[in-house]
Amino acid sequence: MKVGIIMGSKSDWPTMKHAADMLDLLNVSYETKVVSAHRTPHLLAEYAEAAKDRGIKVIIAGAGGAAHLPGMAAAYTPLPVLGVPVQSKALSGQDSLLSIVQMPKGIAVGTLAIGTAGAANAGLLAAQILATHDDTIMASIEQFRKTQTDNILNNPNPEV
Ligand code: RP5
Repeated sequence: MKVGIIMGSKSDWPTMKHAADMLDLLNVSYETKVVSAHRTPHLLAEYAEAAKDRGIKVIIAGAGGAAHLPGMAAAYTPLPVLGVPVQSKALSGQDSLLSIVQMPKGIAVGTLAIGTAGAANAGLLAAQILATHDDTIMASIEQFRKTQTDNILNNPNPEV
């Protein structure tokens, strides 16, 4: 598996599924797992520390509320970590976004948009990172972008 998709709770899956769907579309292999920074802290450390030696190249981490999972995963691995702020009930994901984005200098998390667009783009960005060393994935991304553009150019009428 090239990409590890982790999330703080099963309740994050409807959002994080969009990252998995994007990777499916681009034919990039991935695994999914619930790993909570707060409820399973030892599992988080084990997962992130072992990821590189297991062949994972990029980690996508989604969490909501006090969203410490992406930052803590990044603290335990040299792999690139992409953070997805899950839309929370209380604060609509503003809390998740600010928890993920304000990393201290020296430990990086690439933070995406709140919610499903962020999750899909995390999948896309993970594939783009892998594509720098994989011509097959690069071809998939270029085809995806062409199809997306053609769909708009071929049907510009907003009423149909
Ligand atoms: C976070 O708390 C999870 O990432 C989730 O977004 C949020 C709520 O979790 P549940 O109470 O639904 O399990 O850790």
